[in-house]
Amino acid sequence: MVASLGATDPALLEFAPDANPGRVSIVHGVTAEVISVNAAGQETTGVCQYATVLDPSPVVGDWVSVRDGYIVAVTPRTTALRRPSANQRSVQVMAANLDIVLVVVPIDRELNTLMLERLTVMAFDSGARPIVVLTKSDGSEIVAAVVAAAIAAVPNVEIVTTSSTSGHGIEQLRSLLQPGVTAVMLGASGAGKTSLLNALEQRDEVTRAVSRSGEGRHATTTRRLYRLSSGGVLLDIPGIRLLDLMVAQEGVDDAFADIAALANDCRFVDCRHSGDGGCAVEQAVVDGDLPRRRLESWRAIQGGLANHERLRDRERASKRKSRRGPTREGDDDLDDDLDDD
Ligand SMILES: Nc1nc2c(ncn2[C@@H]2O[C@H](COP(=O)(O)OP(=O)(O)OP(=O)(O)O)[C@@H](O)[C@H]2O)c(=O)[nH]1
Ligand SMILES: [Mg+2]
Ligand SMILES: [Zn+2]
Repeated sequence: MVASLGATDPALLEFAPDANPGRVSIVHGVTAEVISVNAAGQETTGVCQYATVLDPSPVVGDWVSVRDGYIVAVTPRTTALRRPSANQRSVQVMAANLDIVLVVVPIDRELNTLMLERLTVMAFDSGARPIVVLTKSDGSEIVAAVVAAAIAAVPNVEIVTTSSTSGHGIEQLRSLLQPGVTAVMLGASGAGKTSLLNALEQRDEVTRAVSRSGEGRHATTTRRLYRLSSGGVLLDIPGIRLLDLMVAQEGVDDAFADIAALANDCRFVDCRHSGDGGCAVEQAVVDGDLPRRRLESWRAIQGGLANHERLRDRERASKRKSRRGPTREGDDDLDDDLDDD
């Protein structure tokens, strides 16, 4: 049964005839490790080649049809976590078919609000439900202040605080990762993602100390799917950088629901809240009803959004040009993740 692989509603998933349903646990270039289920309901894990050019190209979390050890089809995705590829010329899917995106941000000397907001927008953009996980709560005297800052930054998102060393919050996290739930951990390198996995499962996956600058080297280098004893599925992926943020308008509106609501009263429907006449958002800042920093964050993210629109236009254009050729959005896994400084 594909339910054991994290299918929320197996009846809704489509698989090719005369093929076994499976789920991608790791992608290695042009092969993928797949956990598949045969007609007798037995699970097998194996490395599969692609029978043909697959569109979309498989990523971790994809549902696939396996025939004679080859992937013959990829099931249409319900949700997808996306970012621009390293060359900025296309959109790359990092993980597919997620129910929850855990936005993992460490409790440092202070909250990295910009990071939290941008990751949350990216999480909303995936179509899955974001949940903020504030890690490393042990030994910090500023937990309450950081939680308050996080609530102010992403007011409509559930927040969990955890410590992988003391175990605080791990049970709460586990209760979110029940059968039928697939979650991915999204956060900077060194945020403590793999440590959460280890704490949840008493595993011993590689973690690494963070440098003084906070820009830790990647400890995790591959996107990988884990099945949890709580019944859920958890995807651990390498840390992403602020630079990688990409968003869609719906994601912004969800993360900035306060600004979206105020914008209904702007004189112009396409108001940029930046010197346009009759702007209700700027008025709210003047009146002290909206923190100025909120509007500044929104503007910063709009800048990224414009960039994203250019990307999509370029992607569409290049797709038209290469109708005959394959699209390879998911197969540059490692190089792309490890282009860190
Ligand atoms: N004190 C404390 N340290 C933690 C906690 N969680 C993680 N760390 C430390 O933070 C560092 C980074 O942790 P990782 O789990 O490797 O971080 P990551 O997000 O998986 O990093 P990448 O794989 O590079 O993306 C390690 O030195 C961990 O020991 C925690 O709850 N408390
Ligand atoms: Mg890691
Ligand atoms: Zn406005």
